[in-house]
Amino acid sequence: MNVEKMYSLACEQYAEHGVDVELALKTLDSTPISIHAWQGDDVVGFENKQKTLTGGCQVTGNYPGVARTSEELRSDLDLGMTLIPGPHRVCLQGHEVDVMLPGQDRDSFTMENFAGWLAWAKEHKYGMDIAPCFYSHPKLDYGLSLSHPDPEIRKFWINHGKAIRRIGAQFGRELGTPCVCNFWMPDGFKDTPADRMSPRIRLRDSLDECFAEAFPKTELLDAVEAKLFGIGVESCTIGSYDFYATYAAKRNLMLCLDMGHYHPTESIPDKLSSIVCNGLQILLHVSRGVRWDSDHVIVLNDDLSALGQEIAVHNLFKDVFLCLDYFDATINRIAAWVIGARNMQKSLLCGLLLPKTRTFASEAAGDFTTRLALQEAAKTLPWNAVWNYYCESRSVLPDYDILTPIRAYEKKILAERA
Ligand code: RNT
Ligand code: ZN
Repeated sequence: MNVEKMYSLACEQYAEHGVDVELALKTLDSTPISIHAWQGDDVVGFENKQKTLTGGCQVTGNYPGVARTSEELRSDLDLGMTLIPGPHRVCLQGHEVDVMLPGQDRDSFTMENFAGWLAWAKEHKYGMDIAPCFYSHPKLDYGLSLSHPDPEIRKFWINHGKAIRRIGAQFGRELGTPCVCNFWMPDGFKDTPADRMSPRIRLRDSLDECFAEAFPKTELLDAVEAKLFGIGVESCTIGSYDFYATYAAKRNLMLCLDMGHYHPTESIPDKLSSIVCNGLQILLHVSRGVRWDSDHVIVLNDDLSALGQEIAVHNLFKDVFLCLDYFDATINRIAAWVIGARNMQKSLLCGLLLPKTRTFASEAAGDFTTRLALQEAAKTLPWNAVWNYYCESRSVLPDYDILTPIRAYEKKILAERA
């Protein structure tokens, strides 16, 4: 296959539609996808304490080679990164520590607990993002953390939130790229609550305490993540979409939209313009729900294509931050990162290559017949030739070859972890 030849033919075809392919590739080169470290350790973290995942999320499978230490996780990520073009970021959960100090708990974490991550990120020039971990801990008492009625329990979680924000700001400061810090907690009720108001007021006030310390936006960008429901939290989620949409708007925080957290017929792409036009920025947790918030590896389906299209067509690259959020332990975990991240990039690329001028014009003129014809015609344009060229020119293997180094690593490294 002559990658260059096919690329230049594709460029000719796109030029006929007024699309600048090189510009699209430049945009991809400056659009980081934050790779979610937790796919590599099945979301259990490295505290050497509770190893079961609680809070309504579930990881299925026992594929060999799960990372047991932060060093192993970094080594796995390093391989993954060689197969993902574009700038690299990594997002951590607050329990994916390097070290625990004697007698220490999450409420007193400092950068000392994450020093290995910082040194690694500096060495490889990765950006870092982080999220406090309000689950998989005995203090998630009957399903409540920041909204718990006991002020002592709330205090513990507030201090965890504050600690992780401080660590995040230090990542941002030392790495020279702002750290996105995302707050999600599983608080909610399995069955119909008597009082939906009090826990929401407590959550609001706890969050206010967490966010009280101000950091420059060059260091830390705060986001809050809503959810419709979780397993065991079917009847009421304290941090609902309405709770966080209004909270984020009032406090000028980023709103995190997880693609698995909505009713299956709701469109996340449709939410982007609705939120950005009112001045809020968005963190996307790019995921794939199958029937429920099942956190499947993202595939290049209509949902993902529509997402990339919305970001590209409206040039939302400054207002939308991308972080992957899925976890599948039935397949090779490195392959899961790589396949998902590349799909995210493909969806952005397709969006960037969309000939939009005539489609917009026909819509503005009320000519919906032309709009439909153009939308459908665009689907068969040769974006695949552009993608192959993008990988080759950035020294990243093409789609059909990604498993070769992953299988070699599996044989040599992952097999030893059994
Ligand atoms: C849970 C949220 C949250 C988690 C991570 C692991 O439903 O999506 O972002 O995926 O905390
Ligand atoms: Zn999420």
